[in-house]
Amino acid sequence: MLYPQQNAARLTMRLDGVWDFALDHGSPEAPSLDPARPLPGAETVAVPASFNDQKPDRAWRDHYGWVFYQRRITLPRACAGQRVVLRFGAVTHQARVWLDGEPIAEHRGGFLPFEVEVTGRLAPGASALLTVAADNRVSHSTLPVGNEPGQIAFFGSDNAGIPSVEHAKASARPQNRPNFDFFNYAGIQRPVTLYTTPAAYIADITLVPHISGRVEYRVETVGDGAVTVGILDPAGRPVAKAEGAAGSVDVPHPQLWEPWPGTPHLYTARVTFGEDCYEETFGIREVRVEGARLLLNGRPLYLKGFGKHEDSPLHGRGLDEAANVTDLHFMHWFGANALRTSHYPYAEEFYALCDREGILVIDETPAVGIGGAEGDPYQTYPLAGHHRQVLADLIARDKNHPCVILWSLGNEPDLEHYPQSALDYWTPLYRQAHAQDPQDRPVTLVCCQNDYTKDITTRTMDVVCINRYYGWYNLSGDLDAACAALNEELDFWQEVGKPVVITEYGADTVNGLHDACGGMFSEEYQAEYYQRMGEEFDKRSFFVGEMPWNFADFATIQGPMRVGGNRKGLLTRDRRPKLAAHTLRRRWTAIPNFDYKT
Ligand code: BDP
Repeated sequence: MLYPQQNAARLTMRLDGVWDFALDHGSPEAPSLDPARPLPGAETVAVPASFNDQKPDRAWRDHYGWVFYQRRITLPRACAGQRVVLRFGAVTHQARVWLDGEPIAEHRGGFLPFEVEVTGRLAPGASALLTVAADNRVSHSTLPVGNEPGQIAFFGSDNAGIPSVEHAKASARPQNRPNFDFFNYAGIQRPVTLYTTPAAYIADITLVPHISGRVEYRVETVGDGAVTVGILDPAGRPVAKAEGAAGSVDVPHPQLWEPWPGTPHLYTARVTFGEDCYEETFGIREVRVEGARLLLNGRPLYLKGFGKHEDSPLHGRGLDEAANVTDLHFMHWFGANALRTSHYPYAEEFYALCDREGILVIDETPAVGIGGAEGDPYQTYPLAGHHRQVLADLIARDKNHPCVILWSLGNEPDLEHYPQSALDYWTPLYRQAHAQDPQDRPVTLVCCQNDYTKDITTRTMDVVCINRYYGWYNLSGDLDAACAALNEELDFWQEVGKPVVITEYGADTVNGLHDACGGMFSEEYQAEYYQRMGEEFDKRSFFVGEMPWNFADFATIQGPMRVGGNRKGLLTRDRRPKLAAHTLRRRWTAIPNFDYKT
C-alpha cells in the first residue's frame, strides 16, 4: 500500500488539526450519536493523537466503547477530474466513517492504514461533513487481546474467591481490561489525508533489491497507460531505467544500505504511468539466516537496541514526529542499531525515519496477549482470520522498507499450555509471512518466559526471540542466581542451533532512587543488571542480539505492579537517561554491527 505522496501528479491534503469530539454513551453495540448531524455538546480534540490524555477527566481517560470525531472538509476545485481518496493512518481499534451521514468505510484493527475512494461523493469545490467513530474495546477476539468482564487485567490482582470482591467485580462498570501491559490509547492516532491521483493511477509498487545491484520490480496499475521505472542513486542521479509493469533493472556499483554508524544509502525508484508518477525509496541490502547467524549483506550482524512503544506525554500513542526524531537521535547516542515495534505496527512515518537513520526494525503485528484465560485460546476464540488479515496488511504496507529485517508474528502468546494447538496456529502464519513477503525476510515469534522445554513453536522460527526476566519477575534481586538460570536456558537454545535474540529483559527503575546496596527499583540495580547480563551474552556465539525492555518509561493500565506506568525505561518518559543508559551506551559504542561473534 503506497503512502500518500505530494508530487507533480498528486495533491496531498492533511486533515489534521483540531476536530469536534464526543464520547458516545449508547451501548457499544449500537452507538447513539447521529453521524449525519453536528455532534451535540462537542468538545475539541487534536488529530492525530490519542484522545485519552487530552482532557484531565476520567471520563475521557477510561472511556469504554465508541467516540465520535467530526469536521467539515472541502475539496478544492483544482481537484476536478482527479481521483480522490480519503486515507486514515490508523484509527484504534475499530473505525466507521461517514460523509454527510452516508457510511463510506469500516475498518477493524487499530494500527494499520485504510482508505476509501471518495471521487464523485465529494464534488470539487463542495464541502461535506466528515464523521469518524472509533471503538476502543479489546477482548479475546481482538488484536491486541483484552479480557472479558469478570476477568482481571494484565498484572491485576483479583483476590479470587473473596465474596465481596467477586460481587463488586460482577457489578463493576463496563471497562477495558487489556491483556497487555501498555495503556489502551485510542482514537484517530495517525494522520488523516485527502489525496488525489490521476484517473488512471499507480496502485502499488514492489521492489526486491539484491546486493548484486539487480532490482526486481512490479508495478500495479489501474487504467490504461505504460509504465516506466527510473532508478536514482543516493545523490539523486539517474543510474538505471526500465519499461513495463514488471521486470528488473541493474544498478551499477550498488552502495549498500547499512545500519548506523554505517551509511544507510537510499535509492529511489521513480515510476511513471500515464499522467501519474510516484517515487518509492529503497535500500539495497539482503538479510538471511544461516545456521545460528543472522546475516546482513552476507555479514554476521549483531543487534543492539530496544523494545519500544509509541508513547509520549500528551500525544499518548498518537503520531509524535518530534518524539520519533528525538528517539532515533537517542538510539545513535546509545550506539544502538535496532528496535522492535513492540507490540503493534508503528506509524508509517517512523519506518521512513528508520530507513533514513539506519535503524534495523523487527516489525511486529498487534498480536499481543493471546492466552491467559480459561481454556485453549486458539480453539476458543476466533482470532486466526483477523490475524491473517493484519499480517497480510502489515507486509503489504512495509514490504519495501530496507529497515525492516524481520517479521514478528506476535508477542508472548501462550505456547506452553496447549503446545500442539499453538504450533498449529502459528505455523500457517509463519508460512504466510514467507509466502507474502516479496523479499522473503526471516520470520519470528517473540516468546514469553515459560517452560521452554514444553514450547514446540519458538524453535520452529527462523530466529529465536526470547523475553526473559531472570532477576526481576523471578530470582528477584539475585543477579548471581539470575545469571545461572539464564545460562542453563541458553544451553538449551544452543542445542536448537538457531540465532537467538533476547527481545526483552529489564528491571523497573525509579529515576532518582539510589541504593548503596543496589536493591531492586534503584538506578544501581538496573545498571548492574545490564552489566551482568551483557557479560553472559558475550559468552555465546549463537546469541546475536540484545534488546533491553524498554527504551523509555511508558504509560500502562493501573495495577498494583505499576507506579505511574512501566518504569523499565532506560530513559524516563520525558527522555532523561537513567544511570543504566550510560552503562549500555559504553557497552554498545564498543560493539560493532558486524562480526562481533566470529
Ligand atoms: C513482557 C511484555 C511487555 C511488558 C513486560 C514487563 O512483553 O509488554 O511490558 O513484560 O513486564 O511480558 O515489563
